[in-house]
Amino acid sequence: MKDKTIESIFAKEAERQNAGIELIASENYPSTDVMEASGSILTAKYAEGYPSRRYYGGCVNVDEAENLAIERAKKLFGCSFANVQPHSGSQANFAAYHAVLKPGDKILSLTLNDGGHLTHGSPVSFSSQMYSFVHYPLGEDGRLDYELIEKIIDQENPNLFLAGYSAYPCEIDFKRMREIIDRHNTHAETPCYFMVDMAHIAGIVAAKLTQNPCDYADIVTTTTHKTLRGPRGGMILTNREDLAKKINSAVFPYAQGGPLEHIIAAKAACFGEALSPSFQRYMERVLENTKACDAKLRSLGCESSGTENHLFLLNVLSSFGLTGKEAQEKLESCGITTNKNMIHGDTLKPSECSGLRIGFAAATTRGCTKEQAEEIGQLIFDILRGNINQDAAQKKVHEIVSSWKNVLEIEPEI
Ligand code: DSN
Repeated sequence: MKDKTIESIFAKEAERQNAGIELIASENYPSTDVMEASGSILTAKYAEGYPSRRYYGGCVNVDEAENLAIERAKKLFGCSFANVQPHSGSQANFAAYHAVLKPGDKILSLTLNDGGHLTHGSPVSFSSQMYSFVHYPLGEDGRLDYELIEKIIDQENPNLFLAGYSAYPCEIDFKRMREIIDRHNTHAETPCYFMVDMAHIAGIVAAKLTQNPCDYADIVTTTTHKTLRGPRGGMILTNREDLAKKINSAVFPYAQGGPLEHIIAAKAACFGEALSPSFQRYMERVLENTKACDAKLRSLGCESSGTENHLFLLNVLSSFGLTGKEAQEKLESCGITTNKNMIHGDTLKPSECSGLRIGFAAATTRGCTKEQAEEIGQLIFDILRGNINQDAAQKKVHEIVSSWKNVLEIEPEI
């Protein structure tokens, strides 16, 4: 690279990523194909509009890339429509709401402290300023309480029910949610839409290891860079032909201008990889590793949420007398990256938190085995309990990552 200042930032970040154990549940390492597409010449092309209906000439090749991404997305998630243009998950949600709601309409979403997302009604996000949010809490056991959800839907009469979460470690019964909404809609004055933001579990859905929300929801949004292991970006899916045009207009021209065609090509590469049998094996290993680490920590006496997907929440306050912030910093100083997270019933403020969110999508991409996931659980315990000093912990991290792939050489087949 000619610009040595920027190049040195890349080199330092590659070094940081290679040297550490990445356990942030929303992160992953894209393949070299996805990276090449993301950095490709398609970034030079303006293509406002949709394939064959652009506002610019010269779109023949980007049309091919976008059509490929759309077709692969439809096949991967078993749906009849895909809009692959949203620049991010937040923008996908922004457009999805607009496609089916009017400003001021009521959205019922999970209480944010229980694992919702900023765009699911946080006071600091556009969402709560444009729509009227009400929330459903998790049950006492930290799981979705479907009977309570049904009661709240009948009481609140929302225009849209939103499922899909950022920090929920259990399976979601989308089929049951559909039944609840269908029952409600038989007597509701205005019908309630069912929307799922599957950003966190998109890879698990693609691998067919959990219920597919596209089979049940009216509208599904996702990011492409979490468990799905693609480029940073968003997408909207539906099986409702009557919503297709509304979704397209809500993305462009309502929410966005020129689509990022290089990122759309990278999404096509990611979907191609996710359609291969090796992706299913990868995702099975993610779930196995997450379980193994969680089980190790619990066997050592820690309080954790347990896990049925790619993440779990460790109560570091009850387990180690540390806030989430302190635990995150202690682990980071030893080369393990996590993020502090509110846990169900948290009494601390969000900047401190009582929990850590731990996920294995990224580490598994690099080659983490089940035995290593257990070893990482033990190491997390030893660091947070103060059983091991920083130098010794860093050495252990180094031993583990030395057996893994370099993050710049990740291939779809692992
Ligand atoms: N910020 C993402 C996460 O970490 O879960 C959600 O968009």
